Amino acid sequence: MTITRRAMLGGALALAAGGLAGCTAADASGSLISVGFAQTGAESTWRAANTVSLRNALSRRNGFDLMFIDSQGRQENEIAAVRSFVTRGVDVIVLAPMVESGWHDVLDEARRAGIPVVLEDRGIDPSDSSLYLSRVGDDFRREGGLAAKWIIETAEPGTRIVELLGTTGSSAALDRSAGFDRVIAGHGIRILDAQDGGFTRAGGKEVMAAFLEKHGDDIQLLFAQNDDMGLGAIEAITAAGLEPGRDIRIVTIDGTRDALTELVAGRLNQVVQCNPMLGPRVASVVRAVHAGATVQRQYIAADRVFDAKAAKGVLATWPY
Ligand code: GZL
Repeated sequence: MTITRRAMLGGALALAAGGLAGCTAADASGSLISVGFAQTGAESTWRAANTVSLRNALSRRNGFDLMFIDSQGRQENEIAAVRSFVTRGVDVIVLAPMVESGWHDVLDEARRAGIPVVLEDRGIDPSDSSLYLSRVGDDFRREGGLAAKWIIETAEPGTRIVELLGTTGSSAALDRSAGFDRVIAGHGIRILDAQDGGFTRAGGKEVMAAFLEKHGDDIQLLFAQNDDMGLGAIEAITAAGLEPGRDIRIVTIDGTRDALTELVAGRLNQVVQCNPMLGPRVASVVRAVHAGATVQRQYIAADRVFDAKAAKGVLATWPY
C-alpha cells in the first residue's frame, strides 16, 4: 500500500513544518486539514476499534480538524452527516458506508461542492465509483473464501452448516458471501440456513437460538460473518445444552481479542482476520488528497487466519 513519492514528500514536509510549529503537523500552508468522518455506528467490537484508529490518526496533533458523526446504524443519519460536511465546507470527507446503495445524490453534492471523498472500510455500488477518490479497507471476498477453505479442509462432504450473515446490503456481507460461496461450491457442504444477524452479538445470539429451535441436532457447523455474532451464537449454543467448538464447530471473521480468547478456549475453531486499524493509512490518503497528489483507487489491509495455536501466540499483545 504505497502513495506517490510526491505525496509522501509533501506529507513529510508538512509534518516537519508542523513539528516546528509546536507539535501540530499542519499542511504546507500551516493550517489544519478539516475532515468530516461519517461512521456507521458502534454495532461491534470491530467497529469500536476502527473508530479509535481513525480518531487517533485524524487528530489535531497530526494536523487534522476532525468532525466525527456516529450514524447510530441508520443510513439516513449517515447521509445527513455527509450533507452537513458539505454544508460546512470541509476539506475532505471520509465515509464508512453502512450499505452499498443510496449514496449517489449526496456524494454528487460533495463532488459539485469540490469536496473529495475517501471511503474507509466498506464500499459502495460500483456504478457510483466515480464519486470517491479512494477506498481504504479489507478484502471481504478473500475473508469469505478463507472461511470456506477451512471448512472444506476440516469437514466431511455432507456436513450441515448454518450461516450468520452481516448487515443486508453491506459490501462486507455481500462480498464475504460471494467469496464463501465461490470456494464452498462443489464440496458437498449442505447449507441448512442463512440469516442476517446485523453484525451484533445480540443478533447472533437471537438468530442462532432460532436456528437451533428449527434445525436442532442437524447443525454441525456455524459460519458467522463477524466475531460478535459468533460470540452471541456461543451463548445460544451453550444455553441449548450443546458445546460450542465441539458439538457445533464455528468459524468467524474479524480477529478481535474476545474471539481469539474463545479460540484458545476451544469454543471457536477458526478466526479470519479483518484488520480495523485503518486510521494511519486513511490519514495519509487524506493528506495526499488535500495536497492534490494522486492516490490509489484502493488500499487493502493485510489479513491473516488464526487457529488456537496462532491465537495463543499473539493474544497477550493483540491490539484490538
Ligand atoms: C468489516 C466491517 C464489519 C465487521 C463487523 O470491514 O465492515 O462491520 O466485520 C463490523 O464486525 O460491524
